[in-house]
Amino acid sequence: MTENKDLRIESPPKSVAGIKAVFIAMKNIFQVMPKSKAIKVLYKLNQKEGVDCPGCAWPDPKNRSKLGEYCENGVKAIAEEAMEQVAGPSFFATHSIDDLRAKSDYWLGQQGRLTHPMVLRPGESHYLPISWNEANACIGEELKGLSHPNEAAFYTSGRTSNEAAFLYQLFARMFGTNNLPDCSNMCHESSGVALSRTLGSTKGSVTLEDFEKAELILVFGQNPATNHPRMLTSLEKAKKKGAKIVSINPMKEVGLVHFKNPQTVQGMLGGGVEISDFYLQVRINEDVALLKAVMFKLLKIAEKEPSILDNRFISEKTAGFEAFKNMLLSQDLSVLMKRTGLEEAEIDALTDLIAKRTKIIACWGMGLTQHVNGVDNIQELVNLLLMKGSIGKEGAGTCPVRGHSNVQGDRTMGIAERPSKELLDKISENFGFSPPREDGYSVVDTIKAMHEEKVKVFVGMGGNFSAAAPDTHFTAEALRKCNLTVHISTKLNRSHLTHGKTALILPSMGRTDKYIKNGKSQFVTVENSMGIVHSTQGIFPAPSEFVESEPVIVANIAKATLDQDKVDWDFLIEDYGNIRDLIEKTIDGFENFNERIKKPLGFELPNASRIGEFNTSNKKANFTINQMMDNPLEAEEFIMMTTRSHDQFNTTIYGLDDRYRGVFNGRMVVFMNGEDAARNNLKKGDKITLFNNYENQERIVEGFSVVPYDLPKGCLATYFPEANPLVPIGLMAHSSHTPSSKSVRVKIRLMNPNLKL
Ligand SMILES: Nc1nc2c(c(=O)[nH]1)N[C@H]1C(S)=C(S)[C@@H](COP(=O)(O)OP(=O)(O)OC[C@H]3O[C@@H](n4cnc5c(=O)[nH]c(N)nc54)[C@H](O)[C@@H]3O)O[C@H]1N2
Ligand SMILES: Nc1nc2c(c(=O)[nH]1)N[C@H]1C(S)=C(S)[C@@H](COP(=O)(O)OP(=O)(O)OC[C@H]3O[C@@H](n4cnc5c(=O)[nH]c(N)nc54)[C@H](O)[C@@H]3O)O[C@H]1N2
Ligand SMILES: [Mo]
Repeated sequence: MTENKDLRIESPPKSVAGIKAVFIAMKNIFQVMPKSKAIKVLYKLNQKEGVDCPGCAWPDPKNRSKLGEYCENGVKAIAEEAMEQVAGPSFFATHSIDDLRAKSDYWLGQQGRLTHPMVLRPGESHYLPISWNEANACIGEELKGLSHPNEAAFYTSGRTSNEAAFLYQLFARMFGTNNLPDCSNMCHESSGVALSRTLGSTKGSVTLEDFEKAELILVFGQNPATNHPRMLTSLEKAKKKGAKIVSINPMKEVGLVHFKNPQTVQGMLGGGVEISDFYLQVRINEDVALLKAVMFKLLKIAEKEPSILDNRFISEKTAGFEAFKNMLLSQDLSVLMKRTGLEEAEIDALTDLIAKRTKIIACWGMGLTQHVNGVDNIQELVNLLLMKGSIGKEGAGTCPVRGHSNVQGDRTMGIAERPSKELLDKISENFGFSPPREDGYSVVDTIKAMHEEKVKVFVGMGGNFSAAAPDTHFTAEALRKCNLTVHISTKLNRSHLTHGKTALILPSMGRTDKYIKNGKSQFVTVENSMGIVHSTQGIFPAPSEFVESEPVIVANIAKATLDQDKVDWDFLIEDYGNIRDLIEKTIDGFENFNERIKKPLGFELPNASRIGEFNTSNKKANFTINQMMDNPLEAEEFIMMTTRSHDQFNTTIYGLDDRYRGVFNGRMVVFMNGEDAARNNLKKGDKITLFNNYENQERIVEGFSVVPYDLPKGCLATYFPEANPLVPIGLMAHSSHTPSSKSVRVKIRLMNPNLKL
């Protein structure tokens, strides 16, 4: 798929961002659109009442930077979406499906915006244009022909607006299913499960302002320089106000070490700041052991100095402390410490920082959620915050750093395969039908159900299901068994080429596209990672007159599918304010939605854990006891994470470099501890094969070039989605069912040099 023809491996740089990031961002966007167009969109990007960046979900500050409120990767996201290049009917006439399958993900993305609805009929070699009416009728007929609504699954990726998401879940439930898998299932689901069990809310508790009041910020399993670059600005500000920052991450990520802020003149031209005071390179998936070791030590210190714990908070606001404490103190500290791979002095340094501070923010990303014990990771982190009373007060709390720009909003709107009773009751009351009550399928369940031919129609609202999901070949087989696969997309991707017997591509508008109805420019709304809802409005004409806005696409599919008419779909898409009125009636926290959304900064959703209230069944914050995984690596086995390069947004590949890790012109690489490489007689650039055997099923990917890197021994890192064929479908987090894509056991062997890739 992506060969390493001119791969270059260098030492990673000493610092990230700075003027170079600005230069690269501009080069990227000027290549794909006229300068005037680029400047117009950048001027509006993340500004009040402007275009919300379609990249990550990091919130915008109240005061926006005059130098631009965006980052290098936000500019790349805009360039990718608003590029001039189009992939219309003539493109599809030139390229057969087989042709396209042989291309890399990078190449597919470069072909431009989709412009027409396209269909691939059984046995055909090419996608052909189809009218919207015919496409909708085809979906309606196929759905109506199913023997049960649960034979369909409706996937969502987190770029979808609140308005579109609300209509989509309403349609799926009126049709009769809760099969609403979404990208969260592969992402922060473990956070949602852990937080709702322990604190009674699925969302994080901090606001951006808390960063300026924090005394200590822990950054677990995140690479913000690439994935949430503006978070570094918040960390820099916190640091200037005296906060200490500790990064806990197996890989030495340069961006967590040194940062030159491109949003300030000093940052662009000056020396920048050291971000992390400490950097603990814990072994992959030993965060539970590390947290247990730190908390063990805190309990021991507290025996002499009780005030290092917030005993009042513990007794008034929490439950389960004694059991938690007794269990923890019964563990063998030396075993815990050994598992982390860290020196005791490092663990002591972290313990000391925590002991002396009370305002602690815990941030985390995919490094904690995508493990078999992903839920336990977060529950242990909550235990730590509870011991310190670091929740429900200024400068302290939980900060799951969300991925897609509206992934949190989509869930708020009811995109959930396990919906709450309250949501279903409200839907029933407001819309006069009985929504299905049984749980639907998550992403992994959907793949398995397609395999067993229990799901026969797959609809994707955005995203790239076949490439993002684990176990690529298994997932592809599953999709191929479907009668119909439908993708509502902005750009061509692998999922259009890994299709059911009939396949439809429905071209959708993105964030930057202007949608005008009845002469009125419509805006939509999104919710960021900290629960602020605000508007976003496109500014460019869509790439063709056949490209539709997401709510319109959903409404038209609903009209073609549903017989009973409990909802006036045409009225809803006349003016998106009408959809917001329904959201207000159905979802808590949206009172006066259409009025409050006019505020330039948007509004904050209610958040109980932010104010120290816990909506758990016992109304307390709950300590939990979490077991550790106990299956040591076999001889010659490694534990591998799959991660993002600096030049990608999930499955969208912006380029072939990962400059903060010193990798250029190639993505088929495996990062490996230098001593491990030497012990295996491997040197920089050698090509190896990665393989594993999980539940008697062998999985192999050939052709990874070795990159010796600052990683703990026994740990490997590869890129997602190239390494996804190695992630077994059955390997997922308990309770959240998130694929364990950050801890995959693999073995390595030298690749057969005669093998042509
Ligand atoms: N430019 C850009 N922005 C993005 C995205 C993108 O692809 N590109 N994706 C978006 C999405 S959907 C998401 S979810 C986020 C993802 O943002 P991140 O959560 O930063 O995702 P990853 O790149 O997968 O990196 C996770 C980090 O976890 C570390 N890690 C791996 N295993 C472990 C472990 O066992 N313990 C600890 N402590 N750390 C570990 C890795 O070394 C890596 O630094 O970013 C969002 N923003
Ligand atoms: N091995 C491994 N696998 C992983 C991960 C990992 O770290 N390792 N990370 C997981 C995570 S955190 C996530 S969130 C998932 C991501 O999974 P997805 O959300 O399914 O994947 P994306 O790559 O974000 O989807 C990109 C596609 O979305 C479409 N698109 C973009 N913008 C819009 C829009 O505005 N509207 C519409 N309708 N379509 C649009 C484009 O066609 C584009 O090709 O992948 C997961 N998979
Ligand atoms: Mo994500």
